[in-house]
Amino acid sequence: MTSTVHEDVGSAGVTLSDEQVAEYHREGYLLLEPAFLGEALLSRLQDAVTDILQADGPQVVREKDDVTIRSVYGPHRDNLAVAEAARDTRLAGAARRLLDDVVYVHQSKLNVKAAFSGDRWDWHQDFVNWLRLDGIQRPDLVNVAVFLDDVSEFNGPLMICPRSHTNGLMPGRDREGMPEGYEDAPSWVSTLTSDEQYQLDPDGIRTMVERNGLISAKGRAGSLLFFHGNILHASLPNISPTDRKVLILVFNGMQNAPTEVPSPRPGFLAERPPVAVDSD
Ligand code: 6CS
Ligand code: FE
Repeated sequence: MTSTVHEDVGSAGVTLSDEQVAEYHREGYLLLEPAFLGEALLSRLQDAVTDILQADGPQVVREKDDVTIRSVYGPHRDNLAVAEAARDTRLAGAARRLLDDVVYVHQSKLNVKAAFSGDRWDWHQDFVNWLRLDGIQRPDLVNVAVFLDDVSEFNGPLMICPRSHTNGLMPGRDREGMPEGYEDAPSWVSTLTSDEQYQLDPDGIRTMVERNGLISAKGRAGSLLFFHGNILHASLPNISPTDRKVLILVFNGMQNAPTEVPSPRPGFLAERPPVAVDSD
């Protein structure tokens, strides 16, 4: 991969304010207008989508119809625009401030939630998979999600339960076997489909939502959503005529690096060993 580094003057000195950092830690998420990311970086990432979707390998997870692409994992590893964005001060620099640690990319993915056919994401907390499957001990990872399409109430926005990140892992139970439609898929697909492997107890979800409410993370393309590894979230199927493509970079602190696990997941799902991102 040749590296022609794009000097994006727009990024110089762009960082989160103290109030934004405080809001993230209080609420468990932070949603920023497109101006923070800037037009240039957004269009570079939008232009990268065609290449990312042409990936043909185990990192591509399709919907139950076995046709529609649901997610492509690991674009930070083989797509130049995503690799550069992963080092950008507006993403990695922001993650470093939020985690108060040198950061690395634990996982990246393009979640397509395609028009008419993009399926749901059940209620879940991301951290449960990163603890049990990747041996990461603390939930302080931050999802940095770039909206590549306009996200409205019609095309399956993320629903987030504010302040649900501070009570640890919610009670639930594992689904028996592989999800329907993925019976012959590799075992690591089990936590990547519309039917969560770790199904949260409905009572726990109801209590949390009754107490804290829900927000819908809507915004124009270029919006930036930061959300905590323990935040309770979900999204509905997309029956609208517009895609809801979101590029998510999951940053973790080097002091929270993965510990040894019996069967490590593929590198496109969980980077090991971590390689620190040198961001200012
Ligand atoms: O297993 C994982 O790593 C993925 N699964 C879910 C439901 N969210 C976090 C992560 O992308
Ligand atoms: Fe999630």
